[in-house]
Amino acid sequence: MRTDTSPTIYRHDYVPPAYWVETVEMGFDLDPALTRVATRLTVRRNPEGRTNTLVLCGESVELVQLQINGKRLASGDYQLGNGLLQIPNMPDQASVDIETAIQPEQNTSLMGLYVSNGNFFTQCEAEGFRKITYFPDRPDVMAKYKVMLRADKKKYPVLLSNGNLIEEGDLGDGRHYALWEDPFNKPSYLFALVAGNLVCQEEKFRLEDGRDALLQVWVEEGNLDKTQHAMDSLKNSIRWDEERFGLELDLDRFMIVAVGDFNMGAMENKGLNIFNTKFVLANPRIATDTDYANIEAVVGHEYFHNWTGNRVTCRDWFQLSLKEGLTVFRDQEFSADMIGTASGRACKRIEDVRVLRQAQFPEDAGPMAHPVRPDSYVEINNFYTVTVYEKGSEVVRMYQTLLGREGFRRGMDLYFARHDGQAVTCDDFRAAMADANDRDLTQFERWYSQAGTPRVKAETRYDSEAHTFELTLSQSCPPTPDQERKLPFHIPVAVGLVGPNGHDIPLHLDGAPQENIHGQGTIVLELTQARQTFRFNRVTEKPIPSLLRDFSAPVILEFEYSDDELAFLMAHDSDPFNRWEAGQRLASRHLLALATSSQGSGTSGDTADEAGLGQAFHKTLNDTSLEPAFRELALTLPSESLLADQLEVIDPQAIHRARVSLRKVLAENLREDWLATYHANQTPEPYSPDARSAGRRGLKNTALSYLCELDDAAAHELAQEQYDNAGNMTDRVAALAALVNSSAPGKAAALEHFYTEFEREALVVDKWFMLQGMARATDVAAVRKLMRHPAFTLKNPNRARSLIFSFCNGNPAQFHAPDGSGYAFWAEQVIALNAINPQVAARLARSLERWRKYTPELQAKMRPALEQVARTKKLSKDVLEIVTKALEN
Ligand code: B3K
Ligand code: ZN
Repeated sequence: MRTDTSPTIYRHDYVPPAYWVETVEMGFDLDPALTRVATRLTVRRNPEGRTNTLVLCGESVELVQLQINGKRLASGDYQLGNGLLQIPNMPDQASVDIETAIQPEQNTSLMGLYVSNGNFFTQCEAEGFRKITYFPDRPDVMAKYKVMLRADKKKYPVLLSNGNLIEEGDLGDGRHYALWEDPFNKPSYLFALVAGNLVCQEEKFRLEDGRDALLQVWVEEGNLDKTQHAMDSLKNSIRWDEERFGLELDLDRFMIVAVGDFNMGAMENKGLNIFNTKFVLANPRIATDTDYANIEAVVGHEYFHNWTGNRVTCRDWFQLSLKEGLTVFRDQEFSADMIGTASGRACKRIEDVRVLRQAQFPEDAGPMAHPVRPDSYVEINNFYTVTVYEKGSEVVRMYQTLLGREGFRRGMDLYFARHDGQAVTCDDFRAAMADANDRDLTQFERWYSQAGTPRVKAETRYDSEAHTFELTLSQSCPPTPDQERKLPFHIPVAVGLVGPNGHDIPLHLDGAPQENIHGQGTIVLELTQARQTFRFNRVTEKPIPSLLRDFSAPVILEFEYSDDELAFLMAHDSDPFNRWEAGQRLASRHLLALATSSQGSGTSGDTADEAGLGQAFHKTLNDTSLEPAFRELALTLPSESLLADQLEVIDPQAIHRARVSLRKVLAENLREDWLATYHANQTPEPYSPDARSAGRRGLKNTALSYLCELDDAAAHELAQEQYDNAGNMTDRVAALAALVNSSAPGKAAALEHFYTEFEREALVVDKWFMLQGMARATDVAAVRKLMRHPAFTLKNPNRARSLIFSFCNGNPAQFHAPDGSGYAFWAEQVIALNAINPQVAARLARSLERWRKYTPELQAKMRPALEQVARTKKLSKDVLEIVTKALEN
């Protein structure tokens, strides 16, 4: 182990900085080959600090010069090494001048200052600022920044940084400058600059307090026809935060910039959000309904960070969920409110829970399991996880479930009243929620400190004479790395009791204060012990319990429903989430039985039990009182990865066969219904991404994909016709996917047509690769062949993800080929990416982390692949942390 170069960082080792930084003035002479950065810091000793040594971080930067209070330091006056510049014997106050030289063009990590398609961009979160200059690069050091950018005027006509533009002008010599000042204190991770040949769509927007803000969306030339949706999403976000949380935009100018080379989705730099093009550019020709929805969500997310993250930031990176969990919660609520209808909100909730279960539950059960507030890390970039983000959001949602919307708002108000301008902890947030509502949330802390997905087991007892219904809930949580035993969580469990007529029974909880909940159809029980019994009175008929309504807590609920009860809930539950859930449980039950009975046999197992499921599906499919979007979700079978997570031992082939065979049965038995649904949900009017139209398209395309399971001429024709006549990308790509996964004669021609039609649209070429990476017939050899396509490159993260990640994560039956060829391929790509971009490599490395869950035969082929990666020379700490943990746990 290379513990010398990659030490583990522990939360408990936090010490306040010895020096605060009050102001930062920076001058950039931008040049792709060699950029010079002059930085002047004014620093002041922290009375709570423990030393008089100023500690600055630096990585891949050349130190050209260093001065304290105008006096140049000799090399003996400071220590340089291990990524740190340490200056001992500092005065209490000083001005520190640092000159560094960096090579943006050589920077393929896409952290710090880098070049993408000839333009300059930065990414500083979490620890990228240290790749620009030496600095106390930690989020609790907040300062005011003034930034001077100088560059060639022709090549880089646009020069942007955080805050307000103070001055701009010519420098003679073909160069020009721009001076920016950010009026707010901020941590270094929120620093940003952009320089290049860009154009913008801009609008003035009236804020609630009467001020006008200038909103801009910056893109490369030729993309101005794709910015309107991002602009609309930004305006909607600003309005929503004013209305829902009373939070206003605090700047006169707010900029979004799109860049094609980006490690993640987007970044909330103060006043200058930088986005992956994927989450900005859209028009009906190139973007799907899902793209539109994602753009709205990500624009919202980054905008909401302006308060939850920027105005109040994190004391240290262990508190990451303080901003991320909260901001994901806010963007989820924003998207739900934008849809507006109850059914639409439920669909959004279902989609969010699906992500949680598909990605976070497995993380919580694997070697990388960590609490929402982790206790240690080797590389912080590895902890931008679904646990910190999505489970973090569920934790925030539980406050709202426990305190009510108004109580939650009171907590938010107190949080900002107390902490505006500060760098704080998850405990501070919890304290604000508790204090504003006079509630004891001590036990709730365990959601932050304990990893693992809790299991809640429910048992019921109905007394038909006493008319009582008892619900006993018990909780447990499996061990996770470094956490053998867990203490009980504080779990809000929303329940209803559904009577034989399908209606909710008015609830009379024994011992509950009557005025609170008397007669309601749903109440929130608080499970705080390992085991607790709740009794309902005046229950005159035996009900079916509807538990964990709206998914009130991120837990796995165990209750022995019969197939009939599930079908009943699927048809009647007043809680749309649980209606969907009942159908998913029913389908999972069948699929898991199929998968285990066929394991290893190569056949698709017994399908005798499918009648009940078929009937339930038939009913949902034809129930036009349900929104199309809801029907689509209800008719989509649990994914292969979701099913895998429910099995003791994963056999990806068996799961794949089971799911495909059930889809074929449902396609066959409901053929006429699918066809009718297909025709009934056309959207001939001009394209609009609104939730209703998107729902219709979604349902129609689901029908098409079922019909294509039949793989007959009629289905091929239908898909081909849709492909040929599609008026938008949603319909086009859905038809192409249906063709590619069939044996339609026209599929090769359609693939080629699609490429030729869209080869100049990088985001659409990504779709082309992705669709093939996930296609049933795509094996390792086919992926290798696609990698030789001239449009493929590992250097662009979107492109790498579109093919490699979609194959390794989205095509389990082929990736887990019994001969292990998928694993050898995976190792090769992780190693290749490691040399280019450690963050992207580490993400890919995670595809094999749960190797111990697979059949012994597959494990025997996975281990050597993991070991091969672990042995690689010059392995980044990003990848090293992942493979080490995978091999150890
Ligand atoms: N805060 C950034 C994520 C930065 C990731 C650094 N590896 C985006 C977001 O969550 O909004
Ligand atoms: Zn975020």
